[in-house]
Amino acid sequence: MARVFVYGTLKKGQPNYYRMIESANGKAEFLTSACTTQKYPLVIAGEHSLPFLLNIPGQGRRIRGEIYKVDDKMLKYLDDFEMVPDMYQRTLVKLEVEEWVGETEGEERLKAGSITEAFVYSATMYEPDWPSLPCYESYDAYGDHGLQYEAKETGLV
Ligand code: PCA
Repeated sequence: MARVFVYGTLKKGQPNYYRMIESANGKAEFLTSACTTQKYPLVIAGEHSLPFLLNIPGQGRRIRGEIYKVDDKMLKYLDDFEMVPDMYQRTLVKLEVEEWVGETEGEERLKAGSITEAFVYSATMYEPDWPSLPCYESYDAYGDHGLQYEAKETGLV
């Protein structure tokens, strides 16, 4: 089992969330909301307007997202979906837990305010102007930024 912090289209209510709950892809269990302990730029970029966390700690904002416990099958599925290592890279990030999930027991118990670690998909490479794009603290594909997530064009549907 591994933990993955999702901040983009894989979050609840976002266009690719259904991939997290599709049992054919493996298992994913929501643990908690969280935010990164460090600031990072979270930008919407590229011709398909995808969300990218840029691995530039100290710049941008603390990013809010969701931590999931995933099995090996789901981790492999997500790596393929995120096109690791060509488009995204999967690295560890430090997180502050935002809410405590009452039902989870034992070592999975995450208290609000506690610091934990999970994998995150950040941009493998980026264009020179991406770090100066508007930075978000919380991604919403349907937000008022007017940049439409284009799953069809990427063939990711
Ligand atoms: N999917 C991953 C990385 C960016 C994206 O859209 C996520 O939701 O965290």
